[in-house]
This record gives sequence, structure tokens and C-alpha cells, in this order.
Amino acid sequence: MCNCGKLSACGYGDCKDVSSNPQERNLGLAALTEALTFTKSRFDLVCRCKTKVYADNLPTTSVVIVFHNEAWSTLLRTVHSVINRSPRHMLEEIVLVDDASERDFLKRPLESYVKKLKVPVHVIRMEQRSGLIRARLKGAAASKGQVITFLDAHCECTVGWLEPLLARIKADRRTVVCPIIDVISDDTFEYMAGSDMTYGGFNWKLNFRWYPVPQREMDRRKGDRTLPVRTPTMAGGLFSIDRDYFQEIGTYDAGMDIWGGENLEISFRIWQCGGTLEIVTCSHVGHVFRKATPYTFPGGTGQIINKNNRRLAEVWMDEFKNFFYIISPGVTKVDYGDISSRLGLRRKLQCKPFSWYLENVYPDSQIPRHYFSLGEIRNVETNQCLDNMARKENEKVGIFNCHGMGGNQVFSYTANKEIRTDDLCLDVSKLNGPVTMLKCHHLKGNQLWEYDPVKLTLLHVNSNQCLDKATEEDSQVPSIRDCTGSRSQQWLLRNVTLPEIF
Ligand SMILES: [Mn+2]
Repeated sequence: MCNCGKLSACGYGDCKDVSSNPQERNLGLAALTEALTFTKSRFDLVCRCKTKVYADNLPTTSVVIVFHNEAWSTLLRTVHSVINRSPRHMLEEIVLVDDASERDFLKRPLESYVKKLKVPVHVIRMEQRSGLIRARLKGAAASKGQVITFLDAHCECTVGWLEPLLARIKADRRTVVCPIIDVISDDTFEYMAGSDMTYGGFNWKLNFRWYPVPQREMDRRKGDRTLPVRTPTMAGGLFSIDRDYFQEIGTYDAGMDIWGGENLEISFRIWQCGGTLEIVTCSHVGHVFRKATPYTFPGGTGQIINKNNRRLAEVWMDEFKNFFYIISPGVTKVDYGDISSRLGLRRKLQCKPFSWYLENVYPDSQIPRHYFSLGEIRNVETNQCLDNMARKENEKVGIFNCHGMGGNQVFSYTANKEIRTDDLCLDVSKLNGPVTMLKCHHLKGNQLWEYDPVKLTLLHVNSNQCLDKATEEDSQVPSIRDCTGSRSQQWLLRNVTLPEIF
């Protein structure tokens, strides 16, 4: 039996309360807190993983690590943990790709240091600042292992991290695997276990987000949390892939710049083109989560990520790209370059449509598979529109003059009868309101709304009350009242079309 006191014997450091985990803070994940209360059972998971036995003839891997002005200590912590905690015969080499660092110690001193290590470590240099995507491609091309494992430059591999990843690829070369990402504090460098109860998703703005692993995925594994989780997306920094398969499915989109969007692009591509993407819950790698990116992006962060996300949306998302475009005003003005070779790749590999992905891989997606409307919700009497006012989860939804520009006034009335804006749903938990925005839970309940296309009313089913215009006390929030049939309780659900998209 495992208990907290024996945890360090399992190799994952001390028993910690992980609720202040910066990974969750950065990603705004209130839902995670709940999952993280399963701390005790996670310790049992760690120990049950330790009893697993892996074949000795697993494929070899090259570990490819891209860095740009990385600190000596974090870079070498990564390298030494790979060497010390990987079976020697499974580790082909380490490939360090320098993306045009300026620090002197990363030049000759690094090269002479790694020469003395007992595993071949190659340092290759980008001639100019190229970004993560192109640097990884160069590292992959220079590597020789049967599997390529990409790591960030500020990681710590734990004991036993590699075997469970390679075993999945040996079983099926089209399986792409990620470890659980443990959290290394960027203040104290203390080590905190990550959760096996969250997996990768994304919101309408195409930001990667962690969401709770849904019940259907727990059921598929018959409750055995040592089995890998099928994840809709990967965070991007840490994964292993069969090197030939990486080529077959089109590596990365080399038309993307620097960083951003490439993790969703490869995730969609893996699933839509016949592969599988998993989080292997018995493999743990720590990662230093930083509060902000320390790098400057040539041309500005926003423009690069918008360009990359447009390429992602245009190549893979079919008509569902409209969720991204409508909630991101201005993004359609960003030039995304030539995507013909990526569309050609999609045809050649006979990849499935995005609707298939939503239906089969990510039925709990924040983008609804079926919906009645995507646009504004306008009050007939006041001509004002529901507006999320850029407020956050757990705050009240607002109401404001309609601007017809999408963004904060975009709502979708879904086939499940939710009113959604991004990954939040309108929710009423007591009579007469207020109407708040909570994480969509897909369980109907307080998030169930009945729209009557004749009476134009939005009935909140649980309270049997109707959505109404703002009250006198607060002119910037809608109210919820007994249904009267008045014009202030009538709403038009309009599909907004942004002309420049089409
Ligand atoms: Mn990182």
C-alpha cells in the first residue's frame, strides 16, 4: 500500500498541497482545484505505476531540446535529468538546438561541458532567431533515434519517465504521447506533482486550456488511472513521437512563425489524420512555469499568434473556424500566407473533417458540435445586446448597446440549450437572478435555457423565469423575472456574419 509518507520513495518529491499551482493560476482553471483534491488517490496512482513492467526492447529516442538564452542551471538540470533517469540503451542522444542565443556561456563553454557527458549531446545552432517551430524541425532532422522526444529547456525528468512513453509508441507507432507535466515553481524551484485529472482542450479564441477529464474517459479506462488518457490537445512543450510517423503526418507547419498555435495544429492533425494523442499518466516530467514569456517576438506577440492561429483554423477547422473569427475582432485582417501545401497534406492523408473530431474525440468541446445560433442576443424593447463585458468566470453577464462587431457580444445558443460565450455558460442559481457566467458543465441543470422562436422568450427552465432587460438598479446587467410576455422579455438570436471572413 502507498501512503503520503512513502511518496518520496516513488521519486516525486514531498507531499504538497498543489492548489496554488501556478500552472492552473496562469491558465485560469478554477475547475482544476476540485480535481486536485484527489491528492491521496494520486499518490496511490504513483505507486501503482511503479509496479508496471516494461519490455526491455523499447525503441530508442533522441531528446530534442530547443533553447534561447536559457539559464545554465535550468538547461543543465534538464540535460542531466534526461541522462540520469533514462535507461542508457533507450537513449540515442540529446540534441540541443540553440535558437540564436546571445549569452556567451551557451557558446563554447556549453559545447565543452557536454562533450564530457556519458551520452552523446550535440549542439546545433540556428543562424538567426527562428522560433521554436523551425528550431525543432532542424533538431528533428539532425536526430537519429527511432522516436523523437521534444522537451522544453527548463525541465526535470523523473525516475521512470521514459519507459511508459516509449511503450505506447512501440504498441502503436501512430500514438503520440505526452507525460504528465509536473510544476516546478519559478520562485523557489520546488517540485509539485501535476494532476492526472485534467486534459488538454481549447477555447473559442484557440487558447490551449486544461479542463477536467470527463467521465466518459474515466469510464473508457474502467476507472484505472494508470492507463493513458486520450487528450483532445497537447500543451506542446513535451511529447514523444515516432520519427517516421512525425514525417508522415507532416512534422510542423513551417509557415508558422516563432511559437503559438503549433500545439493545437499538431493535435488536430494527429486526430483528424488517423493518429492518437495521449497523456501517459505513469510518466512525469517537471517543467518550470514562468509567469510571462521572457522573449520578445519579432513583430509583436499578438500578430504572430494570430497568424499561426489563422493557419490552424483555415487548414483544419472547416466551418467551425467561425467561432474563432467571430470572437476575435480584427483577426481576419491578419495575413496568414500560403496554406496550399498544408491543404494538400490534409487531402493526401485523407484526414477527417473537424466535425468528426468534435463528435468523436472532443464531444465536451467548448465549441459546440451543433448549435442554433452564433452571434448576438438582442433585446427587442431596448435594442441592447448581451455582452460578457470582458468579465471573467463567476461574474455577472452584462448588457450593452449592440455594436455588431462580435467579440464580447458573441453568444451561441447550442443544441444542448445552453447560452455560451467562449467556454462560459449563462447560469442562474436562484430566483430573480443574477445571471452569471460559469464554466459550461454540460449537465443542463442551471445552464438550461428554452428559446421560443415564436414568443421570442428565453426561459430559464429550472427557475421557470424569463430573461429580461436590465433593472433600474443596475443598467449593465440583464435580469431574470417571472414570465409576462412583455417586449422586454423578447430576444432576437442573430447569426452575426463578419463580411471580411467570407
Ligand atoms: Mn516552457
